[in-house]
Amino acid sequence: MNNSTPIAMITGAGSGIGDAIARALARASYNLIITGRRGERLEALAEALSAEHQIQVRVCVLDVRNRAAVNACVAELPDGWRNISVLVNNAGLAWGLEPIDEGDPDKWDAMMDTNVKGLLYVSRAVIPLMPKDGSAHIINIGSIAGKEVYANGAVYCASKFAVDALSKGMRIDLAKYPIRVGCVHPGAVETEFSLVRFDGDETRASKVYEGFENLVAMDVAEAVWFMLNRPPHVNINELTIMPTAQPAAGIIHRKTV
Ligand code: NDP
Ligand code: 8X3
Repeated sequence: MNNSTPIAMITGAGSGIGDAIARALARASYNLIITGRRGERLEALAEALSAEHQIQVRVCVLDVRNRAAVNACVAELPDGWRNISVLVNNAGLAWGLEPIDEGDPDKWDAMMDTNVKGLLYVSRAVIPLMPKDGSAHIINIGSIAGKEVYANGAVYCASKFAVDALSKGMRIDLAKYPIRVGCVHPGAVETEFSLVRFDGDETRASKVYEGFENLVAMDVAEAVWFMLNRPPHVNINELTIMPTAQPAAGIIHRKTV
């Protein structure tokens, strides 16, 4: 492998925003480490991107909640894969949409463990491998839910407020190297997000995106690309990206037919 080719690691690359970021970075000839739980998705993406862009793609099948699995994935990276210049912490989910007094603690655990602790485990394992010459960059995928709270979303919102806080703290702690840290906060993006939130209920999930023009995953990937491609003295701390029809979290102007 060509040691001068930059390497990017993207968590949750098997669908949605992570998949779009992987495609955007593949187009720019990054070699990729893509992770997630669904190995078949990742293998298919790896095959497609390596054929299309003549890049190297390495798949790590893991659950970011499993700290030992995260550490093993990173520890087992062969020489030539250990110089990770870009880390995109994208893996995450919302599960359920209930008032706090009716919420399911198992769903709370899944959101907190994935969105907050998973991001921490991956970052802790990868940061020691990142170059300390000014070329390294971490992008965390937050959410408008990490900026504003909406009804029935308290725990998901809390997890994304934590991602916002962690991004700010990481930026302070890693400035000494320097490693740049940015956070993207999207509003409604049509991906598998709502399908996961509503336990695979396709009818309920598709209603989320009815009557307005939602964001698509590539809108977010392009923002990430913009952040990564500023000159070394410029760090975009955060970008909040909303559908025009969503002026705030939980408020969507839908066209009635
Ligand atoms: P998707 O459900 O399409 O993608 C989520 C990805 O995260 C999947 O590839 C999934 O892979 C991975 N993932 C989830 N849990 C785990 C886990 N425990 N371990 C490893 N990987 C995991 O949704 P999006 O693309 O929309 O979501 C990506 C990120 O964007 C999330 O952090 C989400 O909170 C955030 N976001 C989404 C918005 C939206 O409206 N869609 C808006 C704002 C932020 P697998 O299941 O194979 O493990
Ligand atoms: C996803 C955005 O507003 O659906 O993080 O919670 S929202």
